[in-house]
Amino acid sequence: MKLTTKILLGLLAGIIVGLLFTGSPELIKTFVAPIGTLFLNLIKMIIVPLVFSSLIVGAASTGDAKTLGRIGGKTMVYYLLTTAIAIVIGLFLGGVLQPGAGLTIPVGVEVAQQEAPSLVDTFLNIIPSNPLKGLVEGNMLQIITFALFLGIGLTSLPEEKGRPFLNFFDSLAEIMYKITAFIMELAPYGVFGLMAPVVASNGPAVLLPLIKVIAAVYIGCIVHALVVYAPAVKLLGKMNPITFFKGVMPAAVTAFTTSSSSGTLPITIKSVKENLGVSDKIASFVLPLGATINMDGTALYQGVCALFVAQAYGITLTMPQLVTIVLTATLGSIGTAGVPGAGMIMLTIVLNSVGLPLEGIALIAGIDRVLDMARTCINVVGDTSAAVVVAASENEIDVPCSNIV
Ligand code: DAS
Repeated sequence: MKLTTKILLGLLAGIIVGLLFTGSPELIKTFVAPIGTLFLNLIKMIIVPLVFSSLIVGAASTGDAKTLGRIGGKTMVYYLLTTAIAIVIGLFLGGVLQPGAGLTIPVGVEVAQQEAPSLVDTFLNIIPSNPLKGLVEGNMLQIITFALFLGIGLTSLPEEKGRPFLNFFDSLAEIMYKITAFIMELAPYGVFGLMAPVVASNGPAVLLPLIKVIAAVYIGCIVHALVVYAPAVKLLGKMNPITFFKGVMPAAVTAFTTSSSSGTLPITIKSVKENLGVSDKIASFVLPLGATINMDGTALYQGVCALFVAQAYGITLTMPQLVTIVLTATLGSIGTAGVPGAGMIMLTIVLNSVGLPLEGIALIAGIDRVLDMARTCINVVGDTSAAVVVAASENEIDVPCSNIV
């Protein structure tokens, strides 16, 4: 049985048990909630090593400062800009559609007491004065920043000196991905253990907002493609957007059905080269990099879900906290693996960064695969739009004249 099916069964079982015990939630809290807490603790256990190692490898894979040059620089600017726009669209839709409004799930005392730093402190706090303290305390923005510095700094070392360091973190990242896969296998039980207490304590009303979350993410992905990628390929890529979307359709559909950017990569490269005329040189640099570090759909999903969780728990986010979410999701997307479910792991980091309750993951975990399909599709379409834009700027694209706008 596919993991998605098992997770949905876990969700269903959690809802049913929750509804059966709506009258006596204490039994659920005593005997079922610990299962969910265990699942969450497993996710928390890998967050820091997963993000730290995958970001070092991700940053190092952009190549050293010299080889970055024009192509790498353009690619990175495009990726970071489109990802930041995606998270803002996600936050905007989360604010407009208010998927979590009306829910008042009680939060733990420790969450309610979290003090939100000022905007200036938020930016200053990004640079860790003591990186080890940031790692130990799980300060995600500081961990992300330190890892990025390490990764890019690593590429300035001579190959023989930097290779052992890179190999170590590459192996650590691989191990973390394996552990992530193992934890995802436990997701059905974790979702059950997290969902049942929520439904038992709050009643069936807690389920309706999930439909709004799915709507917000899908609408956001469509808006992002039309508002960002279409103008980019038209104005910067000198390509008819309809040609672009038709040309990348095989990759978009594969990404949607597999929920894996990495798994779609061979088809992504083939579509961009054969259907859009992008040169091999650009496609083989921009697309693998994008599958590793560019996740616009995931960033948008994190914006929607962060607001959903805040609304569900009745927490009002301040402007500094929203800025923190944009920074964490944008930089954190560099460390999101191109495999199914990776975005949900990274969502815990975004929630963590602004002190939102991780229990909110339970509300989303059951529908995460439905959300993953849309966000992975946009992740891949975003990568292909970058390939077209960068190729056009380098005159490395031979678009048949009928496609020129
Ligand atoms: N499924 C991931 C990908 O392949 C994205 C995610 O989980 O957010 O891009």
